Amino acid sequence: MKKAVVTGISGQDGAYLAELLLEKGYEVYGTFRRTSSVNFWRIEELGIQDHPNLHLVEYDLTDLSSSIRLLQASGATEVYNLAAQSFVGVSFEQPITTADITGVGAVNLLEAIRIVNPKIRFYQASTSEMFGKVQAIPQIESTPFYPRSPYGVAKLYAHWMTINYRESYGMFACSGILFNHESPLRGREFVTRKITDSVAKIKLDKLDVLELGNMDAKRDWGFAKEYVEGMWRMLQAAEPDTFVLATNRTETVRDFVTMAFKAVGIQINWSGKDEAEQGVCAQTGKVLVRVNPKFYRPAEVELLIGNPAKAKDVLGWAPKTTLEELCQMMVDADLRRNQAGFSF
Ligand code: NDP
Ligand code: GDR
Repeated sequence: MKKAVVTGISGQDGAYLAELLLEKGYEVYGTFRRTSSVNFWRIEELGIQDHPNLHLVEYDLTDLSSSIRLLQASGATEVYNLAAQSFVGVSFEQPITTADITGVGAVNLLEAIRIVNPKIRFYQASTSEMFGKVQAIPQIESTPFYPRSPYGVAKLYAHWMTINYRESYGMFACSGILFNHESPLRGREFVTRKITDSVAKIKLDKLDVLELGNMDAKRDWGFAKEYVEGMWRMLQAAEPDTFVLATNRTETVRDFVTMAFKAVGIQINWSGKDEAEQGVCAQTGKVLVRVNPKFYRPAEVELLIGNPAKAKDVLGWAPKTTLEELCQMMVDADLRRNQAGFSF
């Protein structure tokens, strides 16, 4: 039986990847942090929390000895490093913690692999945030990087260290440059899920107004469940490499808001500019969306769009779910949760 470590199983991608690997017959060692209230709602929603081949392991990415013990105890031959301080907004408030976890943390795992078993295959969760102030459209593997946040800079360090371990020690170390990917399991601090959860609450009269920051930002949004399949394919490839996973379509945050309201039968008309911009319900004339500058970031990534042609050629990977389908899926899940009286 193949054994894999998934760091960050309590997160969106960790939950979907664990589900995929269990379906493929793997024994999965999923790591979580010892915090005051550990929350496994995602693996519970997927119904895998009691799977006999799933082992939940306490672990902190910032601790080298913890990484060494994890690899020794599991005997894993594949390691997927999904753990990170992954919220861009918070990285401006906590740049050093973000560097420790999101940057140096990845090197703890790479070092642990070098010490315990250099044949272990390693996946690093790199990000389109590394392109930041974009130098080419669309972005591909060879597009120059220009990160615009402490998170992006930390991820860029981990990305280059992954390549460095590949080239220096011949390790099978892959870097997946993934563009934004969303799902009903997305954290509510991220914009798509904040929008779909708020739209569900507004539809159910549990919220008056949705407040957002920069609605001009454009993102390439795909479906997370499909992206974890791409991670797995990278570690099954003949050679370790770097791959972009994306949809090659970009939309503004505002477009996503319009789409989410449409999914519950509400048409939004936009008026005003910048901080005075408002989204108004065409049916009732009520203001349902407004700008709150507290959600602005000190520096913004304005436009992301990725071309996943290399992943298609080498891995046979391509996105399938459209943004409209993804948005509907997320809104439906949030309507269900809010009707049932809970929402994570
Ligand atoms: P989440 O924020 O949902 O999950 C992050 C996970 O990392 C959580 O399980 C969290 O645990 C864990 N974690 C945080 N700090 C530590 C630590 N010090 N030690 C161990 N575990 C820790 O992220 P996603 O699932 O969305 O993303 C997965 C990875 O992919 C991340 O590295 C992210 O940066 C990257 N990425 C994500 C993209 C996306 O669009 N989703 C796009 C590109 C890259 P806890 O629950 O305890 O906080
Ligand atoms: P991002 O995702 O920063 O791209 O990072 P997020 O959903 O947080 O922001 C996307 C864009 O929306 C704008 N925005 C808001 N964002 C949030 N969170 N809340 C708001 O109220 C709001 N209003 C406008 C943001 O300014 C931004 O432009 C995600 C994370 O998953 C990273 O870990 C990952 O690496 C990248 O995607 C790819």
